[in-house]
Amino acid sequence: MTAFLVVLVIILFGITVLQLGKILNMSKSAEKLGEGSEVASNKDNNVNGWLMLGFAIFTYLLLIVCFYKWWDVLLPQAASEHGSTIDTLMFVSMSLIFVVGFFTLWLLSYFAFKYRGNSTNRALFFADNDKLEFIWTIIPVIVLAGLIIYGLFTWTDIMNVDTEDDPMVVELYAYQFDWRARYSGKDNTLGDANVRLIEGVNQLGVDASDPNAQDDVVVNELHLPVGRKILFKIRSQDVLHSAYMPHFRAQMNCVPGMITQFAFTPTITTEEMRMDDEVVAKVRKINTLRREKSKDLAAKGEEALEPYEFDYLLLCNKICGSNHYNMQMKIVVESQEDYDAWLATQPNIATALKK
Ligand SMILES: [Cu+2]
Repeated sequence: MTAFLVVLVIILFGITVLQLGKILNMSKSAEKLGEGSEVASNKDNNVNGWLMLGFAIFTYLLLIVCFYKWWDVLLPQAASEHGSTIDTLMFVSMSLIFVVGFFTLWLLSYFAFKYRGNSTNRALFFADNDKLEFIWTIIPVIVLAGLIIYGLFTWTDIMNVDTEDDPMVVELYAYQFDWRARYSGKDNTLGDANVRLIEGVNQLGVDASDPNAQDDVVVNELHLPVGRKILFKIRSQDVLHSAYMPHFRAQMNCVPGMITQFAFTPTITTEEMRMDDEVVAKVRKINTLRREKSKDLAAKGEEALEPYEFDYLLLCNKICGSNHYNMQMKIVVESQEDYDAWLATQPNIATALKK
């Protein structure tokens, strides 16, 4: 790969030098323009005109292929209360970009083709047109302002945490290359933590002398009760990470030295999501691919792949190092009873640190 890149750079550098030489030559013989081979002939103009048209058609075909082949890799329905507002915002923005892009591509290419150079035609000298400029300035201004205001309202709506909702406080702790979650216990208050206190089993540097810390529970699998608002307090041990929970349409940077936050209410349990038609189709597709891959592996005498089962995930969405791709934690959304039962089996910090 490296050798290929080196060769590519050398070739590109060679082309650059050649092109520079050409430009230099052209500037020298400027007075001879009109008779030299540097002036585009009708044939050159035709070729370039058709190429412009061809480019537009190629792009449209590519678009159709992409939509047809990969439409089903999009995320399934949002599993959080605010999720649908993000989806609507995304849909409105993308549709607008799509429509504008679709028509401007055609206009650009078609006009470049229609008015391609022709030695018998003279270009019309057209200085300016105030009315036209006003129209193509004011329309984007109104549309963009509308989009931005709409986006801002959606953003504040999602980011303003109403404490009257009594959210459950959970810490997400990122480090190279894994996650830990810390429940705040009965008092719903996380104990203080400091990177200097990290030692042995105290992976998160929790201050064991803080009364609030005693009932905190540190886990490596995140369980959430459905329908309860969760307020995530997010920390990072080392570098910038990003807590990304795509199914809940949630993402927030994890910044060393500060606590960031994001709140959402999960609305669909893991079990319910596994029965969602779209998710069922996705899982089936993934397992078909895995079965085919397993055949190849078996032929090589290697172990076959396990069938995939849908789970919510917390992923890292910042390229934070060599194992970034594998930095994930399973999220289980379940009923309040199941959640309570699970939490009861987890040791709190006071017990865990005594060991
Ligand atoms: Cu990371």
